[in-house]
Amino acid sequence: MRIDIITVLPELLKSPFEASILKRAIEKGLVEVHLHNLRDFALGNYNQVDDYQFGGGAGMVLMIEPIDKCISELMKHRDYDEVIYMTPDGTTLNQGMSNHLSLKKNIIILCGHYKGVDQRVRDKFITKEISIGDYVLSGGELAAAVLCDSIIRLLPGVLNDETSALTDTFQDNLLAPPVYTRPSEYKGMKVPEVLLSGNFPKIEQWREEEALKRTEERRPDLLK
Ligand code: 6GU
Repeated sequence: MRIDIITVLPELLKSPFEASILKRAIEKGLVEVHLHNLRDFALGNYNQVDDYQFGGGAGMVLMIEPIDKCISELMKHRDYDEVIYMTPDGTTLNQGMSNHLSLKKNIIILCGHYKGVDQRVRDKFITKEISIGDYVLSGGELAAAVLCDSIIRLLPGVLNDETSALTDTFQDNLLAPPVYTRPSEYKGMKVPEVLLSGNFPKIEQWREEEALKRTEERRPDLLK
């Protein structure tokens, strides 16, 4: 998979890909992530990428021309399955969307900033608009990092047995059950007996029950 991210703040998106699972996925060649500084496609001597909005009002808007130049350049070299715009008024991200996107070959992610982008960018280029929740971030960069993490960890070969995505919360519309590690007793607090029993069918049954209980208590909406 190849992910091209267009942003006015590439610095903000470097470190998420330089540690742990995402770093290893890139090193293994399972994913390529390319950051593109919108300013490299800017206009005039001032390297302008944003401007005041027509009709008046506070806040700058990312201009269509630098974005058009950047996307058109990328599209010269390969076909893209999706051009995603990160925006708080997009569809809220969920596990199903990440599963779906993890099957794509090439995607572009455009990070919004300030008051957003010229509507004509959205009309002409964008195939999906994604939000990561009902709160406002200063820009789409951190949201893009969240989206990339949720996609890349699903790519075959990225996770090993210990970190398998199959038992994740949300993977079957259930929250994950509680987990414990050594010691089996700490300051009087005991690990549930069944987990120490070695009876694996029973352990599996306990985990299913706990997952269901936790989901009923915390996220009954997932069970509907
Ligand atoms: Cl994708 N962008 C911004 N700026 N804020 C957000 C968001 C995205 N998702 C939730 N809040």
